[in-house]
Amino acid sequence: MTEPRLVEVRQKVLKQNDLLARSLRHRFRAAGVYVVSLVSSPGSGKTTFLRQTLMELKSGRRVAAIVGDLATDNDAARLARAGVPIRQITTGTVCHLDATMVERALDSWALNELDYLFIENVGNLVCPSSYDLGEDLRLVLMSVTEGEDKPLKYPTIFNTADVAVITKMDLAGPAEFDLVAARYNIQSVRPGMRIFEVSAKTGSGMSEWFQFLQAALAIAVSQ
Ligand SMILES: Nc1nc2c(ncn2[C@@H]2O[C@H](COP(=O)(O)OP(=O)(O)OP(=O)(O)O)[C@@H](O)[C@H]2O)c(=O)[nH]1
Ligand SMILES: [Mg+2]
Repeated sequence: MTEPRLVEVRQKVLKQNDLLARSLRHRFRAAGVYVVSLVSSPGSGKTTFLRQTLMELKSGRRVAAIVGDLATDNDAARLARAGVPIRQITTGTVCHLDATMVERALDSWALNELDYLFIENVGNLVCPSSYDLGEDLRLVLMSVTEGEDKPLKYPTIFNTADVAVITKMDLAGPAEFDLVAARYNIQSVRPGMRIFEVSAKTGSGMSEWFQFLQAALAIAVSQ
């Protein structure tokens, strides 16, 4: 008897989140800021990838980031070394960010003074998939050490993302990573999905990603 009730409560929470995410999306659009979120399992390389992205963009663009974790502000401290505004959300026991947390983190931030805002989600391949954050672009990262089958095992997160990033390509050889199989698995879950293959350590593949970001902003502001 309790199961239908649980489902009902969950649907209500998700509906409320969707409504707030929609209003955040309007707010971001009105401010002219392009918002990118990053999801992946723990340790896939979100913070490292994001730090390199912030370092690249900061000379010509106004950038900032929000980073979510269950505990610690380690990632915020790492990202702050890029010399751009960073805010940490500590979720406690919650395994994802939601639109309310993002709205709270935006408090008193002048969004119209930003070109890009990045949101690093809590490391988890399941929970974040149900929660729209009002972002323009959602990246799902998977590293070469996790195995090529992750898109098949966690299809929902790949389905709710716009772009896939295969990270730690410098380790592809030692990890015996099968890139063809990984691409095939991503495409079988999400046909046509754009895939970047990068190493934030060596910088390989990063310039394609930076070009994509610049083009995405240009398209967004022209609409
Ligand atoms: N070799 C190699 N290591 C990397 C690369 N990117 C990240 N790492 C390493 O992978 C580990 C995890 O990277 P993070 O950037 O902290 O990963 P994360 O996804 O932000 O982790 P959580 O926030 O805890 O989920 C660190 O030891 C990084 O130095 C890469 O391109 N190549
Ligand atoms: Mg991180």
